[in-house]
Amino acid sequence: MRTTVGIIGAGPAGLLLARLLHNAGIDSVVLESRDRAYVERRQRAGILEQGTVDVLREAGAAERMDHEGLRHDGIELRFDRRRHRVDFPALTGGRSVMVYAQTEVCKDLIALQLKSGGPLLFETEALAVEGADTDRPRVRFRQRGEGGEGGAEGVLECDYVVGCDGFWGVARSAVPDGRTFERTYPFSWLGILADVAPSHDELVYARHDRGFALLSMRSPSVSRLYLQVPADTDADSWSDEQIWDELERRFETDDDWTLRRGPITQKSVTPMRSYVHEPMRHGRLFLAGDAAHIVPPTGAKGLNLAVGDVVTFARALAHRTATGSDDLLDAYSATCLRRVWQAERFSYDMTTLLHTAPDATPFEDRLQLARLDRIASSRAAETDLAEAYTGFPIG
Ligand code: FAS
Ligand code: PHB
Repeated sequence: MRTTVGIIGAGPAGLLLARLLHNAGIDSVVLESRDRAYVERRQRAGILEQGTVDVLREAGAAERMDHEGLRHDGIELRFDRRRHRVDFPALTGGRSVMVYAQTEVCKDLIALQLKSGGPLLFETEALAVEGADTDRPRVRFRQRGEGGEGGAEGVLECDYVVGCDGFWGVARSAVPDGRTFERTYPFSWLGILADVAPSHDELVYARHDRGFALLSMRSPSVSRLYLQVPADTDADSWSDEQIWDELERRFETDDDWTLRRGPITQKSVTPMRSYVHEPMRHGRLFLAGDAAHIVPPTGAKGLNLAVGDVVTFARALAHRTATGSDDLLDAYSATCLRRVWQAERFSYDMTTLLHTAPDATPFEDRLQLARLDRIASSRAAETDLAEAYTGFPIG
């Protein structure tokens, strides 16, 4: 096969890139190793920054988001039984966020791609990227045959390859002499989906001596909640009742706020990691999204960073197509990494602010509470959080 841009991975990065290139009149082919059902039900992010919302609208992929998404103008920080609301529009000159799950963003982009975009090949695994340092890079792939056994192998010849294949993909290994920066955390998140109306109309981030807790949502009738648990936790080792009891303790306040309980429909444990691979480009191979960087989800940045990367690439290639200049393509890695490191910083700060490390000393506990008290009493500190949470400018 032959195309202009070979895209590996149909997560939010790969799917949005295919859409942006289609709108710019640039051909692409998307290779995805899993089947459509798996990609559309894989529970991940839930928060879209203002910038991501704007990009989806411009790309013509926002119809259902604008109907079903929940616009949120703030979050609540909870600590020491205190409650503090952070008012995004008041602190950022009008910006807010949208609660619209990654599963829904992927469903919308897949439907658009299959209706009017280029080829989107599911159950097609990229095996290797070759010739990235030539002007004819290739992706060697294998299509899953009947019954899931090894199928036909093939080669996709391209002008450019974009690795949107996530942290466990193959693209990053085709970037020689990369530098990696990593931090792992001695805790994970136990995440649940529950068929009960959210107990609050905005997200609640709770710091508690027993550990972090997050109240989020997927719709007016489906709640999404997270608990900080030890890193090696098995999700099934927690009974539903234990989960609700622990959530109730960690969200405790001095007023009569109550947590609604309901049937838990899904449980999973997500490890926490900060990771950056530099550079994000090697010749005609570009890395985007989780293929190049991972943030702990405390700052709700993962999906939004992936969007920033592919917008930067699409703009750079459109610029090259229009002017013949490689300037923006040559600046791709530096442009993305500047934004990536700001998101890494914010996600690290939110994680160390709100989680209780197993070896934390009473002194460190007090420091956390002092940092939270500072945010609750200083407009400058609050504004810094609101600006970061609603999103860093793209490109
Ligand atoms: P993705 O990982 O989403 O997509 C990569 C795609 O490439 C996948 O579909 C994969 O099947 C495919 N692929 C991999 N190897 C391939 C190969 N060799 N050939 C073909 N295809 C291949 N962020 C938040 O903000 N909030 C959250 O709560 C949150 N929860 C998360 C939970 C988990 C378990 C994980 C892993 C991430 C979570 N994130 C969360 C971050 C998440 O949203 C990611 O940042 C986002 O999925 C990144 O999108 P992509 O870069 O497109 O990568
Ligand atoms: C989610 O809704 O899944 C979610 C929201 C905010 C976060 C992380 C996850 O910081």
